[in-house]
Amino acid sequence: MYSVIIPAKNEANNLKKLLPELGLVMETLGQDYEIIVLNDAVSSRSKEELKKIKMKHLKIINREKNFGVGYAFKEGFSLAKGDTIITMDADQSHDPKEITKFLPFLKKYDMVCGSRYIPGSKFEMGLSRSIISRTFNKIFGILLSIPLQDFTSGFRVFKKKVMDTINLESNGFGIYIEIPIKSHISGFKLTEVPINYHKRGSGTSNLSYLKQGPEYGKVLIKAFFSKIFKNTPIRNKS
Ligand SMILES: Nc1nc2c(ncn2[C@@H]2O[C@H](COP(=O)(O)OP(=O)(O)OP(=O)(O)O)[C@@H](O)[C@H]2O)c(=O)[nH]1
Ligand SMILES: [Mg+2]
Repeated sequence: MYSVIIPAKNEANNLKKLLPELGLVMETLGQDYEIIVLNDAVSSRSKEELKKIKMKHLKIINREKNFGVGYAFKEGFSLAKGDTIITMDADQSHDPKEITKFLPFLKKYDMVCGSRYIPGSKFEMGLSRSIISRTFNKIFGILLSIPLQDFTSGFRVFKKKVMDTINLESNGFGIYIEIPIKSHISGFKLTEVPINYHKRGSGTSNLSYLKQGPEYGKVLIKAFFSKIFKNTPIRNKS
């Protein structure tokens, strides 16, 4: 069974378009599935709009409060019933049709990460954002000797056992890098597939390198030391 987990910060306009497209793709995969949207900071108007989406297997958790994207992911993972987890952003940056590209790799790997920075990928990002993002990603790979080019992409498919094993801490954007880093350190096999990354559909960006920089730094430093001092527990269970 597949569990699709989508964190969202008041993304009704994007979800209205994304969810029906995603539903069509999930129907073709020949397995049970569920779609769980953790939609924070919702207005009452957007809550009403989302009620109009009538889809099988869809659960939208609307909250007026916002506990952060990392918190939303963790809640999604704890609710997931599937043995395969799919994560994607709500803002139409990720094309649901690309999910089928990821799945064959689960025969050999535990986690398949959508990457904007390997041959065959495409991305619509401004030059300065692209330079900053690529630099961050290069640093993560070099410091931790992890052979990934894109640690900050939210488009991933992985086995549920990975989430049952690693202990995720970040409540904010740090979660994006914490997932592949801790999975790798815990001995799971990771690979990347190229994706076509689009600009967000509507709404404004939540991206703030001033906020995300320290969050990434915290995850990175902890992981760096846990790699050096191998006795630092990174797994919940073995
Ligand atoms: N629940 C929750 N979701 C969030 C929060 N911040 C961002 N998200 C969601 O996480 C995903 C990634 O956030 P984005 O705002 O798209 O960040 P980005 O892709 O780096 O930047 P842009 O696409 O330019 O906005 C989107 O689906 C957002 O709606 C948050 O504080 N709470
Ligand atoms: Mg986005």
